Parts: sequence; structure tokens; C-alpha cells
Amino acid sequence: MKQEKEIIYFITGNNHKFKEITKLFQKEELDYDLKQKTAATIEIQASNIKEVALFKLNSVKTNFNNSYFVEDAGFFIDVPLKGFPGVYSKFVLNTIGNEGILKLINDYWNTAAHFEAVIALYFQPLDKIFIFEGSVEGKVSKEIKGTSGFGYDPIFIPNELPNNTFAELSTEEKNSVSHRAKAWQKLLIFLKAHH
Ligand code: ITT
Repeated sequence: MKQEKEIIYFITGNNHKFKEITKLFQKEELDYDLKQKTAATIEIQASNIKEVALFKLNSVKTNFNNSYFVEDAGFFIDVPLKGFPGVYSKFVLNTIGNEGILKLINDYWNTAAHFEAVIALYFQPLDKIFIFEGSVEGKVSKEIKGTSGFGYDPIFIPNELPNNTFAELSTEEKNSVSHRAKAWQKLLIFLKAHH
């Protein structure tokens, strides 16, 4: 008889993130089933997203006996904003939005930017927490372009696919270079090594 697969939960209220990870997950032969869970989490204001992710993970109140992970991401405009919005990404998107961001950097020719993602995993078999990080370098687009993806996707052009913003790419294309996919690849290696 085939053994039941163990469930691993991705705790996120963001369906876009879950869709991206699901696409990557489906490509793999794993001993796990991935499920989304929207549990209450606390998002603190810290100086880096790793701290935010760890705190978020520790704030999850579970009554299940499974492994689970959270992810925190941030958008960093290195030039000319010295990394802003970074840990303030959510607040800035909800206040001034992509239009406000473009106004801030309107006069600049160089607009180097990157995304970072940190996955914090509670791994039940070892009763331990593990961290997986990924980033993608690129620049801020001169205009808002594209309708797929979410958040800052319409204004970010990755260096590896320099003709499009993330919002002009399919999920598969975004996954081929994204911060989230890179962090996921590391989590995947871990899961394969610990089955
Ligand atoms: P959780 O429930 O998983 O916490 P969230 O939507 O609160 O989801 P984050 O705090 O990790 O997400 O993200 C901070 C902000 O950065 C938020 O406004 C997102 O829209 C944006 N963001 C995160 N990942 C992104 C990506 O891949 N592309 C564009 N914007 C992204």
C-alpha cells in the first residue's frame, strides 16, 4: 500500500506567493504534500527581513503536528534610495504604491534594485528551525508595466530577463530567476536530504 504523504504547510495570506511556490513544488517528486494555511502571524518592524521571517514563524500558534514555513520578502532600491523600501515594502506599497515609488526616482538614470526572500521553516522531525534565502538583482522600470504577478512586479526588471518587468512574465518565467524560487530551491534540497 502506498504510504500517505506528509503535509507541509506554507503559512501565508498571499495567494500569489502560494501560486508561485506551488508551480515549483509540482515539478518535483517529493515525499510531501504542500498546503496553504492562513494563520494569524505577527509581522514586526525589524532591520532585516530574516528577523521578520523568524518572528513571523515563531508567532504561529499551531495545533497541528506538521512541518510548516513562512516567507518574508522585500523590495530594495539600492540606487538611489539606499535600499528603501526594504523592510517597509508592504507599508510603502499600501501608501504611495508603485506610482509614488516611480516619482521618487524619476530623475535618476541608475535605479539598481533587488528583491530578497527568506523562508523560515519549522521542521517537525528534528523540532528545529531552518532558514533559506534567495535574491534577484535588477532595476526599477521607468514606467508601470504588465498585469501578472503582484506587489512591485510591474516596476521591477530582472537583469537576467532585461526586456520585461516581472509583471510581464508568466509565473514560470518569474520562477526561473526570482528571489522566492531561489529560496525555494534551497528548501527543496533540504527536504530531499531529510526525507
Ligand atoms: P505573507 O502573508 O506571506 O506575510 P505578505 O503579502 O504580507 O504575505 P511580505 O510581507 O513578504 O508579504 O511582502 C512585503 C511586500 O513586498 C508586500 O507588499 C508584497 O506585495 C511585496 N512583495 C513580496 N514579494 C514580492 C514579489 O515576488 N513581487 C512583487 N512584490 C512582492
